[in-house]
Amino acid sequence: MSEQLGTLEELPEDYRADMTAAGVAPLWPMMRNVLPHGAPNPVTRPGFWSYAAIRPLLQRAGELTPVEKAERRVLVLSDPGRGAGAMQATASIYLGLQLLLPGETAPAHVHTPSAVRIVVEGKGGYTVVDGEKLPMEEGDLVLTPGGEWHDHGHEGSEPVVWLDALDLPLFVYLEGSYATEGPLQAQRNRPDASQVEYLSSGLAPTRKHGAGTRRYPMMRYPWTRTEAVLNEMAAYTDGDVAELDYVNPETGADVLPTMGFTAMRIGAGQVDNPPLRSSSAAFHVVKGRGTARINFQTIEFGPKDTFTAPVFADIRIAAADDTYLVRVHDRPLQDKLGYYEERAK
Ligand code: GTQ
Repeated sequence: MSEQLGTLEELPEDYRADMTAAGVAPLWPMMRNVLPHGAPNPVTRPGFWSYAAIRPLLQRAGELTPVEKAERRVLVLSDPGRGAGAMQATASIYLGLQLLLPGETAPAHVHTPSAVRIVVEGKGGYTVVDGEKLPMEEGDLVLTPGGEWHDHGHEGSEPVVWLDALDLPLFVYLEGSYATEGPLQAQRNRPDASQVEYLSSGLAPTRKHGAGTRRYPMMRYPWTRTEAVLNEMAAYTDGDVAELDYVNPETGADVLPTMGFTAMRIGAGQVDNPPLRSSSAAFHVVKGRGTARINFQTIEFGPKDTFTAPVFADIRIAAADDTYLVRVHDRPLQDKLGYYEERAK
């Protein structure tokens, strides 16, 4: 197995010039860049974003830029491997912290990428997706799937902040990313599906013969229920990390085509030491504190912080307090492409 399959420099200069003129390039000098041996060679580096450091910057954005001017008032979490200004946190995952002030509305739009919100702080925020008003409480996970109209509003008295996770980098890469703007949506006068049809796991509204189900039947996953299940699981498992996948209640499939979400509870003193996964991931701390080691980087994390792990990262998370995380990952995409993989450490 050769690491070096010949260099460009060893080819005659006239041949190189003729190739360039003809619009071609030799594969072999570049072969190991695009097909490295055994495992990918990620550009992404582990990232850590302290909420305490970003919060004042968000507040300042609120003073500097009215939401009408920003459309979305967001500070993007830039992958250290790609450097300042990078519009992505891993190869496939975009993360941003969005601020909405009391009384503000962020205009309605629809776009090709899918988004998820994980609420970081504040009461009274909501997102309207396809006419359904979704209240946003701390830790709630709210979907805005690609192709669904959405606008955000705020009826409370304190700033509301949430973490946006989008599959935007994929759509940019595919040259398929765009948005369309429209007027604020009329809201249906009823609570969202998580409070009515899908109030209880294992129960779904009766399927009417011949009528299909909606592709995204439930768009809000209230944190209080997620935490209650994690706590019950922890009470009946012996020192294991409790994990729950967010799924479509009609199909059991991942909630979105490309991004997956897993709620985790690592008890005080416990360690999560998963196998190497081919997926990249972001970990958002809903509650708790501890130490994460991602490859050779050590991260001291607390509530509301976020950190990332590149593909095949060596991840070890030790919880000092009972710790609740939401892991955002691209396993659903990799499953569909048929290459998701786990390797023992
Ligand atoms: O709230 O619709 O962070 O369209 C980036 C793009 C949030 C949103 C982002 C968006 C949104």
